Amino acid sequence: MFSIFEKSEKVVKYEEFLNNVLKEDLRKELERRDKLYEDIAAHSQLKQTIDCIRKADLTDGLRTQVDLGSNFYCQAHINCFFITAILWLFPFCSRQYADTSFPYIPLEDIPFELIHFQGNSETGTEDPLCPVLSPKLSGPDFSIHKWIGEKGSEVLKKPEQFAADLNIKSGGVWHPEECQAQYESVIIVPYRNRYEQLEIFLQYIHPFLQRQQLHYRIVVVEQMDDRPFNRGRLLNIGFKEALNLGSPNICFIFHDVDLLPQNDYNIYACTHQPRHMYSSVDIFRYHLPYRSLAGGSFSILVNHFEEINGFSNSFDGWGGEDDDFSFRLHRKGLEFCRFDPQVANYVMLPHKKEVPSPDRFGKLASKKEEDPSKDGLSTLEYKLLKIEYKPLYTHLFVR
Ligand code: BGN
Repeated sequence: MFSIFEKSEKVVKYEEFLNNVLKEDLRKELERRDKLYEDIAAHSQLKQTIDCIRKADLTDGLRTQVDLGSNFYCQAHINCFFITAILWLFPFCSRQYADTSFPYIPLEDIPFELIHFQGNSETGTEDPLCPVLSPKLSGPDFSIHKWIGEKGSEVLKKPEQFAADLNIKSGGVWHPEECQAQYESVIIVPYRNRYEQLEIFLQYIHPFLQRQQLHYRIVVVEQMDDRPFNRGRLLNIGFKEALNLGSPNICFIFHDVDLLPQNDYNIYACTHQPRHMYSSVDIFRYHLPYRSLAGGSFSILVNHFEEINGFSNSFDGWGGEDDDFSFRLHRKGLEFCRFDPQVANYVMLPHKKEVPSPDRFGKLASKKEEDPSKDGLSTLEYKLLKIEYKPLYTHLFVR
C-alpha cells in the first residue's frame, strides 16, 4: 500500500513528465504538422497551375518570360518534360519558391494608414467627429463558422425587418447618428445566381460595418444575361454607377459575395495605398496562396482606380481579371498593401467551385503586352436595365 505522501509524490512526477516531456513533444509535432500543411498548400497550388497548362495542350511547349529582377526579362521555352520536372522537384524546394511573404501593416499602424473623409453630407456638421477607431470594434470572431451554419438552415430575418432594426436606409445606406463618420465607403458586389449567399452576406456585413461607424452604401451589380460571368466588367459598371449615386470622394471596396471578414479592426475604409483586404482566408488554411493576389476584396481610392483605367472588361468567366488588375496597379507604380493576417482574416462561404475559364492564361499574357488605356473604364459599354433601392442594398440590373 502507498501512503498518501508517496501517492502525491508520484502524481507530481507524472505531472512533470507530462509538462516537460509529452507537452513539449506534442508542440514539436504540431509545428512539424503545420510546416507540412504549408508545403502541401503551396504544392497543390502549383500542381493546379501545371494541370491547367497541361490541359491547354501545349504540344509545342510554352513560350514565356522569366523575371530576372529589376524589370529585366528573358524569353524562355518550357516543354512538358520540364513542367513534370518542376512538379517532382517542388516538394524539395517549395519553401524558397512559394514566396507569399508580404510587408503587412501591423494593427497599431492601421489608424495612421486610413484616409479620413471628414463631414459627410447627411449628418449635421455640428455633430462631433466619430473617433478614428470606433469603440464598438471587437477582435476576431471565431464563432463565425457556427453562425454561418445556423443561418444556412434557419430562416433569416425578413430584409425589411432587418433594415428597420438596424436603421438602414433604402438602398442599403447607413451612417452613425451619434457622430460624423470619418470614413465613407461604397461596397460593390458583383453578382449572379447566389441568393442564399447574398442574404447571409448582407445580414453579416451590415452590423460589421456599423460597428466600424462608417458612412456606407452597398451596391449589388447583377449580370442579367447568360454569358460567362464577367467580374471585372461588373465592378467597372458598379464604380461608374456608384459615382452617380453619391459623393465623388468615396472609398471603393470591391467585394465578392462569398467572403466574410472575421475581425472588426479590418476597417472598410481606404488606405493611402490601394489595399488587398484579405491576408488570410480559411479555405487557404489562413494563408495567402500567392503574393500578387488581388482578388476577393479590394479597397481603392477613386483617383487610383481611374489612373489604372479600372478592370479589364475582357475576362469572361472565372479567373485572371484580378491578376490583370494587380499588374495594372504594378505598372503604374501603385503597389498595394495588406493588413496583418491576424486582422485581415476571412471566411469563405461554401459553394461549388466555378469552372475556371480555359483562356484566362492567354488573355492574361496578351493583356500584359497591351496598353491598359485600350480596355477598361474608358471603353466600358453596358446597359443599365433598372435600379432598385432595396432595404439592404442598391440593386443594379445590367447587361
Ligand atoms: C488564381 C486565379 C485568380 C483567383 C485566385 C484565387 C487565374 C489566372 C491564371 C494564373 N488566377 O489562380 O483569378 O482569384 O486563383 O482563387 O486563374
